[in-house]
Amino acid sequence: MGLSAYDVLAAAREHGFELAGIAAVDSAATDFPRYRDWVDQGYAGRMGYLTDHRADIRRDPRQLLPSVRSILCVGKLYNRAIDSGSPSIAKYAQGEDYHHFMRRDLERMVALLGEREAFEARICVDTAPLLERSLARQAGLGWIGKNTCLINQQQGSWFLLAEVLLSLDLTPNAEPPPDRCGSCTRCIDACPTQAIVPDAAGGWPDGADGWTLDASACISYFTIELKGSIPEAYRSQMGNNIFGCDICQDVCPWNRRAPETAAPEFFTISGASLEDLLNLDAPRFRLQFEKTPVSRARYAGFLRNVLIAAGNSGDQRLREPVRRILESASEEIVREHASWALARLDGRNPGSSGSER
Ligand code: B12
Ligand code: SF4
Ligand code: SF4
Repeated sequence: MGLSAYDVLAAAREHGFELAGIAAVDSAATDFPRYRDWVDQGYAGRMGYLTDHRADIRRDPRQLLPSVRSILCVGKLYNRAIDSGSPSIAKYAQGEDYHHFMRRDLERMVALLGEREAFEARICVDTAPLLERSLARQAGLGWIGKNTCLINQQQGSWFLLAEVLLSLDLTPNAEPPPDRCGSCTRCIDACPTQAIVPDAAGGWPDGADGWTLDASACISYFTIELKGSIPEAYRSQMGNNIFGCDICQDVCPWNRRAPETAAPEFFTISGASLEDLLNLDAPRFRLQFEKTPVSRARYAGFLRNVLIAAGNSGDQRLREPVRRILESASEEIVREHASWALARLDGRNPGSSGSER
């Protein structure tokens, strides 16, 4: 007998994915207008991979696998009680790079299923132009919160997504879960840069307001994605976030009882003080963060983030290491952020170019 949705979902769970569901191929088009609208508003900032010539593929996954007939969406929990401490590195980034180990586990799953029935598959772990949250929503994994994260009623939002495009004809999930944010606005109120904004594309069928993320104002974008100088108007609001930002998930009531992962791939890499990190040279940065998502920022980008946190710390003991970086760094971007950090530690108004926004 051929493989059923039940077989595939069971295999996903056996391979360590706590959440799994099937989305219909045509459902990829459902939220595509929201995405287009979002790009048109300029919310993608300088993330060229969201706006380039491949942007429209998101509407039709057949362009990635012509034989695709259903989409397996999986979620991997990464919550655990870590002291993200000071300085703060986002939870998902504390461990091995998920792009690698989630792909490895999905490859094993596909190989095993392939012994029962021949089929074509394409694994995507944040690596293809797909609207992953939208597909996972259609597959029944959760609803899109006002913070724009996908939230599961039982598991909260601390999970990562991946998809397997399959040539198998599997019964898809019938109805996406309803919005459960209600009148809550905690994430909107807690966001230090007011990056969660009303969505011009509209709200929910039940009349609830729609919210979206102006990524060009988000700390996660600044510290992970942005390659150049971080806009001065936002630096003082970034606090101690040196890689990613979890604030809008930390405050979410649906994460209060979120279960913890036991997956060995997630481990704590924080614990280092700002002073330690200011003293980290490029070879030691590579050694320490090589296998983790933090390596994406590269040494100069990471140091830039650490310098902003140092400036925001008010800790006068950091003036010396910051001054040393200002005098010795070869990269202009590092010197510029060191200069900002010193001015802020001195109580001068760094970049007194006007308002905070
Ligand atoms: C670009 C990107 C970012 C950008 C922009 C984020 C954003 N909200 O758009 C930045 C760098 C800021 C970012 C930050 C983070 N990211 Co990110 N990111 C992505 C990426 C690569 C593309 C997202 C995208 O296309 N954005 C464009 C907008 C328009 O799309 P969207 O947010 O997915 O919204 C769509 C649907 O959700 C739906 N929709 C949205 N709102 C509504 C409302 C209603 C009423 C309805 C019906 C539908 C609907 O329509 C939209 C358009 O199709 C995805 C991976 C992927 N390929 O999808 C990961 C992804 C979204 N990120 C992820 C994570 C973990 C994070 C961070 C938590 C990391 C961190 N700790 O710093 C933060 C969270 C910040 C936040 N509040 O979103 C996870 C999210 C998992 C989850 N449970 O939701 C993903 C899926 C990566 C993964 N494979 O796991 N990210
Ligand atoms: S990740 Fe941080 S900066 Fe971005 S929307 Fe959430 S709280 Fe705001
Ligand atoms: S904090 Fe409140 S509004 Fe924001 S995502 Fe969670 S439940 Fe929704």
